[in-house]
Amino acid sequence: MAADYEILTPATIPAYIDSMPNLAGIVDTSTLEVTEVGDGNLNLVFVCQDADGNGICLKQSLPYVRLVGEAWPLTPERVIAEARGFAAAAESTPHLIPDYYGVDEDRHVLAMENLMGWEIWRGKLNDGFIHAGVAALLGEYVANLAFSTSVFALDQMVVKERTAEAINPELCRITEALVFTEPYIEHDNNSFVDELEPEVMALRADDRLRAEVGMMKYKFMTGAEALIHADLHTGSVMVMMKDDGTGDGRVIDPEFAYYGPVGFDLGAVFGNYLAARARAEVVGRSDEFKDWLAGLAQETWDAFEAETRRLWETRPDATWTESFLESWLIQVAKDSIGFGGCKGIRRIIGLAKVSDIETLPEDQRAVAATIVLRTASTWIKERDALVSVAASNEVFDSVVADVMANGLRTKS
Ligand code: SR1
Ligand code: MG
Repeated sequence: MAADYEILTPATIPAYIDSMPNLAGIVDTSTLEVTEVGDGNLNLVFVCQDADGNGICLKQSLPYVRLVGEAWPLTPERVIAEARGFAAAAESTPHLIPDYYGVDEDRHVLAMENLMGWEIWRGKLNDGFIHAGVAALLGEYVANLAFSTSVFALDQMVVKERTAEAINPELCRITEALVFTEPYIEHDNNSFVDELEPEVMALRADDRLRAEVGMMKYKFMTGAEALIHADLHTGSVMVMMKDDGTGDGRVIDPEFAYYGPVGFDLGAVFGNYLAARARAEVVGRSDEFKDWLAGLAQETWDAFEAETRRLWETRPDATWTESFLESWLIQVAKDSIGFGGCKGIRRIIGLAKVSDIETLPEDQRAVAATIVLRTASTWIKERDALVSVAASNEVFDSVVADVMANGLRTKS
């Protein structure tokens, strides 16, 4: 579908910035260098830097899915959902997102700080870099976004208005199809290496798994707990190494934001840690790196829990008791493990794969993918019994031991 609005190019960006009063003075457009760097699935992303080193980043929604092309139209209004996600996080955790400069609703462009020198976390994980502390920042981000937009903090009338405003049906439909349905059926969007076929067939034949994935999809479609990021994978996080050797992180790309289950954000993070762990196993990273990776999910969860407990003290409504919190946290942990499994499986079988696995040589790819699929399947089916992130970590260890000892599933 052709755009009925101006699509920006590096050549037109200086004039565009000059035409936007809210962007005045951020950069000197007469010396601007502009590069289109979008490597995601949906949008154009322009990083711009002037001769003095001042920068700005512009993200423009195309009227279709970039990964597929014009054959898959997609509303460019998604930039409004992204703006909403940024605005909410700018209130709850301003230190964990880029500075947000506003949205141009006519040309579907979002403007934000250019994070010079920062890199996408997934790439750094792939290359074996340790950014200590970033996992905890993600727990802090999820807890604050969730609490501050939920009935735990806000009047119910406000929450209902915001839930309605934040409805994001086209983006949710992508997740509903790609995460919860297509991997489990024959579909043109799916692809995987031949060696994986017996594993995928076994997974599709597993009625129990299919039923539990259905439960997770139902929760995604109906569980309007809070405004969530809804695409919080390691490609939606930028990292930087601080002078003290620890990592800093910024969350980007909240265009899938809607009122959904809080465990979906944590699960997205866990599913992506799972892919990173599987890669680290097959490429033979150091014990130091693998041990650090193994602790990430717990670190994110612990920060989420601690931050939620801190925020709980500020709740205005006595309906929400201490005992309620204990039960709610257990439910969110189970949801996170289940959603983590769904997010792991979709990245192996469905559209929009991850470089953690895709950049591996074919034989290693099948092994890493099998580790992800088996771990994820157990997470989904056993999430009620596992309850804790620590227990879900143990599943990974036993799956790795089994795959290394017995190899891949063969055609029966
Ligand atoms: C068709 S869009 C594919 C994926 O890109 C985004 O990053 C989301 O993860 C979505 O599922
Ligand atoms: Mg994205």
